[in-house]
Amino acid sequence: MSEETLSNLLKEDRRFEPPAELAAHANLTEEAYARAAEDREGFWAEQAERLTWSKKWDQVLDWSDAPFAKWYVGGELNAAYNCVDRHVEAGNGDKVAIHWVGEPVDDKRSITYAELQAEVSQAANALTDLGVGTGDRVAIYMPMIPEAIVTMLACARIGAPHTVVFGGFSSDALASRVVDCQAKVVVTADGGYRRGAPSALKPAVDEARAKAAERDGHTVEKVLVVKRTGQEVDWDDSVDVWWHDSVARASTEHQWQAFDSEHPLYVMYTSGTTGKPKGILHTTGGYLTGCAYTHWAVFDLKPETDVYWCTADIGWVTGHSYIVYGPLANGATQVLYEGTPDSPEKGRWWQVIEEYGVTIFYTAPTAIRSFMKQGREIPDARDLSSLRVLGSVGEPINPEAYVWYRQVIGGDRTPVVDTWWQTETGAIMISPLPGVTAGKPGSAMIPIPGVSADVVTEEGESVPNGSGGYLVLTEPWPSMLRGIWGDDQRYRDTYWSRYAEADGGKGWYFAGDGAKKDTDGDLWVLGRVDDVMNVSGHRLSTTEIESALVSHPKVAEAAVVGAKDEDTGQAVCAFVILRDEAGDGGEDIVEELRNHVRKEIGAIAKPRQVMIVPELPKTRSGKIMRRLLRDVAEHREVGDVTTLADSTVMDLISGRLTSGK
Ligand code: 6R9
Repeated sequence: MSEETLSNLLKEDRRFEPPAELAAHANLTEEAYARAAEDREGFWAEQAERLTWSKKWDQVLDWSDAPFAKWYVGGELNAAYNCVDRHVEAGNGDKVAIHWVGEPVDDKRSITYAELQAEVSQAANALTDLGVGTGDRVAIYMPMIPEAIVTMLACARIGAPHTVVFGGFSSDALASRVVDCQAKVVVTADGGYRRGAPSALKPAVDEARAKAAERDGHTVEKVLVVKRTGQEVDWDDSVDVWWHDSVARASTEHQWQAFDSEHPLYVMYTSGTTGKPKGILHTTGGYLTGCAYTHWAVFDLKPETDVYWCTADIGWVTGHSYIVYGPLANGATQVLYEGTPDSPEKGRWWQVIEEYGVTIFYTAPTAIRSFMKQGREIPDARDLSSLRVLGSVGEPINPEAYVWYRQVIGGDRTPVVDTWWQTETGAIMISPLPGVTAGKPGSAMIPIPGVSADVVTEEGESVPNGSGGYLVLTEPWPSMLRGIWGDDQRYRDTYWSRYAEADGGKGWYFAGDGAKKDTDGDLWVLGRVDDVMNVSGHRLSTTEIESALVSHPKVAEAAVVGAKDEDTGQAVCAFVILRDEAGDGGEDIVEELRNHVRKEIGAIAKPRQVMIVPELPKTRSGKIMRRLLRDVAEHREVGDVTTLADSTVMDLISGRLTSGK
């Protein structure tokens, strides 16, 4: 973000007070901030009481081995029991847990908590029969169908950590994740519906399984397949098992077992600054506490009356915390939608809100911006008056989008909660509270009660109001990551080495985001300060895409930058030097390379632009100066080139681009 945009942003002076009615009955009130500040651990102990524990903890937090935290030490619980069975036991078995809406119109199904309990039990029995034991990893590669949630909960029920891989990822990405966490079983579907057509998943699993075996000698023992679209699939009887032959026939009775509070719940892979994705590890008691508390507090959830809808995919952390674990732990009723927002028509989401009377809606700025572009006539054609709280997540929300969201979707009534958090934080950290905060368009405001954050200089000094710096979390929190799967050192290096001396040597958590405090001390998260891009709210690493490009036989070198994009926030722009023997690469070289990245990583990583260049701008120490490439990609005057080893390189690049070669 340029300095100019930044200072414009900080001049934003519109304020939206909480609606009186909401404030009067808000779940969390102003006092919570003081209460949490006074006795942090006591506050978090109270939040853990939202869950049902089989054995109570002896100690709230053990931080003696920082940065490796233990929360609710000695406590035992089962996450699936907390998300499902206990609601049935409390007499809410007939309550709808999930209103599932398939992409094809009229393909829908509402599932009660009692039905969910039966299905999760069946899946737990079936997974056990397939040889999955406590501690074994299960990879999930599925469309947005109820079976995906059922599988996650079944894994939690038997203590088998899951790793959900986004269905849009390629077989290579799936294979590397399966290998990294040594998944024993993969659960998938023949396909899912996207943009009005069935899109296959099973072939990618077959390929990933073969790659894992050939390249890394890792055997996926079983593949459990849901029949969703009915499309043709290759079948290997020794490995593949149909869901309808196993899960659907299994007993609906399953005795859950309590696990230690620190038992691994799941691993979620996310992009870091190197080519290799990091497996972020979350454990049970603290994570579930964080999800349940924040989902209740930030969305002001009233489980008896609200209908909640989060549009994320379960392949991302938002789907884990705010579709599966938070809402279900709270016994909420929610909508789960399979497809794309514009299928079969542009107003599909608004039709769903109208049909189910959705009251709380949580989506991403990139989606809001695309709706803004389509015009307000589309949402205006629907009755959206049921909405009472709107949420945003994934990237900074620009004030225009915030105001449009509030006015057009929220009828100028609903607070907008701009929630900042990360895969690593597990749950929302910085956000307005809908019944307390006077919202400012574009600001995530202040840490929620129980969370401590600051904006600091390189040296670790807290910046004064009106200044910017790095965002840090200064105290541990229950839903924090417990590490990177199989790589403790990378965990320390990535998050804790930068401010290792802070807090008496316990360190602060470095989030990788830049932020600014405005003159009121409210926080504005500005985006990544490392080589991570944010495209449509999805994290992508520049290095990961660069390595995909150089794996192409015609490519000698590649540099990738995230350039500002009106629709997707940032877009992937690649600068590529071809190998001499590739000549000019041929007419279709640009398309060839874009598709190559798509094949290697997935469609979200496909560059918007590939520019073939003769040289890349490098410093004397050989570091690519991405800042200059960003200037080119964003059509700006190229900035200061004095630190380049060869300052004529930028002329070469710009010259080549304007001559269209
Ligand atoms: C939940 C999620 C995390 C990164 C994070 C930041 C960006 C997320 C934001 C936001 C500004 C917000 N981010 N929410 N930036 N305002 N409200 O998105 O997790 O995929 O791990 O991405 O996304 O840059 O560091 P994840």
